[in-house]
Amino acid sequence: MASDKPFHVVTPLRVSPHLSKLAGTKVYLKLENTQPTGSFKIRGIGNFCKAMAEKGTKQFVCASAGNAGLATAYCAKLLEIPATIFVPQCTPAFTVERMKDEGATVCCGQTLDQCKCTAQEAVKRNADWTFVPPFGDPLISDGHKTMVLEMKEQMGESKPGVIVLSVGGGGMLCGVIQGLREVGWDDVPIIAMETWGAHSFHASLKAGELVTLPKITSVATTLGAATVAEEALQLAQEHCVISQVVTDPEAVAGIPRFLDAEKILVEPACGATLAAIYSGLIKTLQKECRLPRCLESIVIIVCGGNNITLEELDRLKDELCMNHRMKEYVECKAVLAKWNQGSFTASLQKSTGACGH
Ligand code: PLV
Repeated sequence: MASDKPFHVVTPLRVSPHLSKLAGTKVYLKLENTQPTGSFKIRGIGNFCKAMAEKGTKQFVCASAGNAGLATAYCAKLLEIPATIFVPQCTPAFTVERMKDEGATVCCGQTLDQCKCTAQEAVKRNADWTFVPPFGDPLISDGHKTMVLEMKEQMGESKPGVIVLSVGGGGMLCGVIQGLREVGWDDVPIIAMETWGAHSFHASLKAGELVTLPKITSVATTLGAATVAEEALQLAQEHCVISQVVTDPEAVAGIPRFLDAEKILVEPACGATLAAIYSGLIKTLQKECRLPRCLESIVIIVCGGNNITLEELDRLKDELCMNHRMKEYVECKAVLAKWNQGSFTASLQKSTGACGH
């Protein structure tokens, strides 16, 4: 049986002089890329797998675009329980290889949604198997929450002016909001970043109900949940959450800049978070009075990710710079400028006194 020790590690929180200069305020990086599986995912999934192991599960089954699957494979190996991971065809071969290296069986499907259906069907047929959800389970949020508990310890007397994170299915968002509540930082706003083509959270928030995207078209594949967790929408309506969508080129453009400055290579899901600073979004939000002009600090959750290599980065840059797609992105950016000026800041206005629209 597993020890009480969690599978995740306490990650560093450190100031980035490079991003602080660009943002004009102190920027902290919460370095989730330093987790044993390269992303924050192990926090929630580790917590979930441990609980299920205690209940006597005989097999873990997960559907994942990469990072949740790798975290499951890693935890399953430590728990000495077999794992099968269903991955969509967009998952790079090197990530699949890493899952296999952890001893998992990997099966390839078309989309993440199809993988999820197949995985859940397999679990239905076997009473002692467990489906590992990448998001949308209280045990997952509980694990992700530890990020904020650590921040509280690491920041001493000060508190974040704003936290920036990315949203796929919304598991990280739920965990962070719950963590903020637990440490008494209820009034800390969150900027929730997505890419166009994986913007199911933004679409849901705008509609006031869960929206399912017909297709995931973004290169930020690990943000590609067609529908977010219901709890994410609910918590975002209670907390001050500013939802922002960037284009794929914006999410990818920051990756080499971040690599040069911080010597850290992240995947587009994390590039979307970095775009809050590199694309000047935070400054725009401050100008529009949707964020306080004077922010004590910005905390960026460097969620990390495995779906990236230098070769993959070159391929992404080539793909996104192709002329016919550039036109599409320029049009997309014009639409997004309007979209991002949403009406999602009412709660922010209440809690920070910022004059949101
Ligand atoms: N990735 C999940 C779900 O994908 C997966 O299968 O790996 N940043 C990184 C590096 C991620 O891997 C993910 C989720 C997110 C951000 C978003 O986290 P979430 O799903 O909790 O909002 C669809």
